[in-house]
Amino acid sequence: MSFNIKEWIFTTDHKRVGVLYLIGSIAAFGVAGIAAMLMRIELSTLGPTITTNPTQYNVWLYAHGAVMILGFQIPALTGFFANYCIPLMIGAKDVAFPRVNALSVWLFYVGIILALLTFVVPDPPDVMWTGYPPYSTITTGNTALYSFTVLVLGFASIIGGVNFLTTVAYMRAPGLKWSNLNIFVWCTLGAFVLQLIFVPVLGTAVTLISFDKYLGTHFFDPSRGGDVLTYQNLFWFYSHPAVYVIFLPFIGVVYEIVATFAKNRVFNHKVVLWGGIGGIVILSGEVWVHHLYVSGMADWIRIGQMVTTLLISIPVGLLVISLAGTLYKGSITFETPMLYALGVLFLFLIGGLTGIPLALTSLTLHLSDTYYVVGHFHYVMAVAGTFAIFGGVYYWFPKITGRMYNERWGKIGFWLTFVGVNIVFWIMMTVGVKGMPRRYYDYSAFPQFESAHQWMTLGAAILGVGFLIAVANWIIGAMKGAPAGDNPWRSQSLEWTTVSPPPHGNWPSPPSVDPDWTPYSYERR
Ligand code: HEM
Ligand SMILES: [Cu+2]
Repeated sequence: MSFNIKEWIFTTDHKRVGVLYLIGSIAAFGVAGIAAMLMRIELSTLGPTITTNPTQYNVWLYAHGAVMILGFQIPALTGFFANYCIPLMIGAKDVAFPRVNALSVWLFYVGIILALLTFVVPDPPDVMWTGYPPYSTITTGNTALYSFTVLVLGFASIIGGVNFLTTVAYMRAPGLKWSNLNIFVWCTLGAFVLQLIFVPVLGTAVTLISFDKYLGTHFFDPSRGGDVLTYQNLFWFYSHPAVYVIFLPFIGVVYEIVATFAKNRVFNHKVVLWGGIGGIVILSGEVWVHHLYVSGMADWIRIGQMVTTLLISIPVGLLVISLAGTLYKGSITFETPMLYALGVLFLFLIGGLTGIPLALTSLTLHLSDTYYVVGHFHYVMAVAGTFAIFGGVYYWFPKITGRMYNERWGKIGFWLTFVGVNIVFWIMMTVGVKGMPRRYYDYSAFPQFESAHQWMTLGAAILGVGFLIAVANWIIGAMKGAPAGDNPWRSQSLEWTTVSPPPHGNWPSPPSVDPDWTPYSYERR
């Protein structure tokens, strides 16, 4: 692979755009990870440890949460995987609008640079990732930078969404029916539909806090007839669906890995498409109030949203059952990507089950704003999603680079992270149940939790080493791994039918498929 930096920056090839997304999002993951480590070090002793300034902790918390979600997970899933895989999976030469695609990745980099400014401006944003007023409108931190970063990243994602919906609608290989598309393609389309509907609402919310702070409006100022709850509603009206923007593509990645490494058809394929993915898209906009249970509201709203929140476990359950059914009687092998995929199932199961108490209005009163919540959402989304991303990068690594990573180091990295995350986040949930509040940088009021915090800091160090090993494995593998061949996993899916790495245009002549072909046509057993 010859390397010409100008060709990369000005590329319109969906695969290179994808790789640019990957590099940017892994860099963002590094920055947000460093912020997490700083928080963990700060929390390793009761009182102030490495800073005596509470605002400093808030800046780390902001840099961690906002960057992990908006700079790492969403761009890795809907930027990298979608770009790299969708055209190849549907047998297309490229996306429908390659230049719009290039624009979206440029905007993404602008967003990353804006987020990095957090570390150099004199008044960094300290508004967590949620930006709640009234704090965000009175802090001396730079709320405008927060608003602007969110708007730029949101816009990048929206134009990506339009592009991919058009691509899948019009550029499928001859003979490829909608119902035979890869599950990953379906999941990602679902995620983009959600982005298109809900990002504008988030954009509105973050724009209005800056209006309040800098232009003297009073949307969220109760003393002038405004209402802070309006912000919380707008924010979560986007940010709950956002967890499905993360969940759908990551479970899609897991499907591709599990089907390939179990060499099995996808169990209940049609139900997955309509009941699972469709069900999630339809229900996801009706549950946001579970983030505001303790904010004060009429009972009928609270109870109604408790019911919809519990209902959403049905489509999610259908997806999980189908994965279990795909494993059943498969001829399973345990290479690194599969370990990560199975890791996702385990983490997601714990995360999902620990979500039920949070959905129940009675129990959540006790758990709200404690470390239980932080432990729960790291299991279900943060860590499960990250494992899917790492597994997916390993899985498509031979396709992207034409080379093989080191299997032994792959496994070592996986086990270190797997052990580390369980230490950190399991303990987090237990101290949460016992009353440790979240977002504290000094917990002198709770000396009983000090040793638990020290264990968590140790766990974070272990998982950090595991992730570093994975990233090092990719870099070394990309430079001098052994040649991988075109289809090392013997997958049936279309992306593996071209050479590795695929040339510009993907195939010498575009493929066509027969109407009964599916990406999972493994022999029945
Ligand atoms: C992998 C190692 C990680 C560690 C050790 C870690 C640790 C932490 C810690 C200590 C907090 C602060 C808790 C508090 O003071 O309330 C936190 C909050 C948070 N983390 Fe992580 N985290 C990790 C990964 C992730 C990932 C991958 C995501 C991606 C979505 C993520 C998303 C968040 C969010 C959204 C918050 C809440 C921020 C806020 O309160 O505004 N974390 N994490
Ligand atoms: Cu939610």
